[in-house]
Amino acid sequence: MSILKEIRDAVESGYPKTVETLVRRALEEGVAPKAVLEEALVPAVQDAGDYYRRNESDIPRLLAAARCMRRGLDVLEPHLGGWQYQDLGKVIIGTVQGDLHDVGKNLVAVMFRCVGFQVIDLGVDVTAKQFLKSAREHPDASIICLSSLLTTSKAAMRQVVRLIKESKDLRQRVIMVGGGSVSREFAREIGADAYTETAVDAATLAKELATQGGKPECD
Ligand code: B12
Repeated sequence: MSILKEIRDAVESGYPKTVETLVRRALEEGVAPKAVLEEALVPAVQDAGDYYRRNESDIPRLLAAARCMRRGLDVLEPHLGGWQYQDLGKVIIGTVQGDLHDVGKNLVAVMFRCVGFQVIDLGVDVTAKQFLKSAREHPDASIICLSSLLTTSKAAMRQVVRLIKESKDLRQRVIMVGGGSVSREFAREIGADAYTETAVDAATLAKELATQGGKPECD
């Protein structure tokens, strides 16, 4: 079995220590960091998400796969400078106030890192004030991502979007929203600039925006 396949299997099975060991071994054997990322870690975590979506897996397994991905990335990150690792700029991400769910938000953050963004992760239960403060502290963060899983936290998401749009100095930032409680229709209604259903789509769209410029419309 190739080492990439071994890494992929270890992530899907949820063994962080094995992932760490295998990623180190792959690098020692001269496997390109980009291949470890794109042909093992990313597809493995995508598979884990798909299994979960199809009810073939459960939350602990999904969390374990996400932890494995993080562990693998920690080993890989110092080596990524060796290839054309893109620097696509900064994004701010957080789960809105009242909501403690972070699995999806963490996956989005990982995917953003994978495509070349630096991620400022504010964590969970993030107030509007904290989002605005962070946006001002990071004037180069072109995208602000809000996650919400609870119907009851949708009001908090609406408030963050409204406050950003009302702030002259912040309204140019792209606001991307997502999470189980959010639909495209809701995203449009509250004035968000972008919505995607999955973490992979979020990173793909953000990369397009960063490389092609312009501001999307949440259609
Ligand atoms: C795991 C879980 C928990 C865990 C959270 C652990 C953690 N660290 O996150 C625990 C046990 C703590 C929990 C607590 C609660 N939970 Co809960 N939880 C879930 C569960 C089972 C899975 C959520 C999850 O992780 N999904 C997997 C991830 C990968 O999916 P995701 O988050 O949707 O993210 C994907 C996309 O949405 C998208 N995405 C996510 N964020 C973003 C952001 C952007 C910008 C973009 C573009 C995309 C994006 O990308 C991700 C991957 O592709 C769901 C049910 C379900 N099937 O969704 C209920 C669920 C979300 N919980 C629910 C409830 C009610 C609660 C509690 C209130 C229960 C209680 N009575 O205490 C508390 C609330 C605590 C709080 N204040 O937040 C309800 C919400 C109902 C509603 N509509 O409001 C759900 C839907 C269960 C249900 N059917 O009733 N929960």
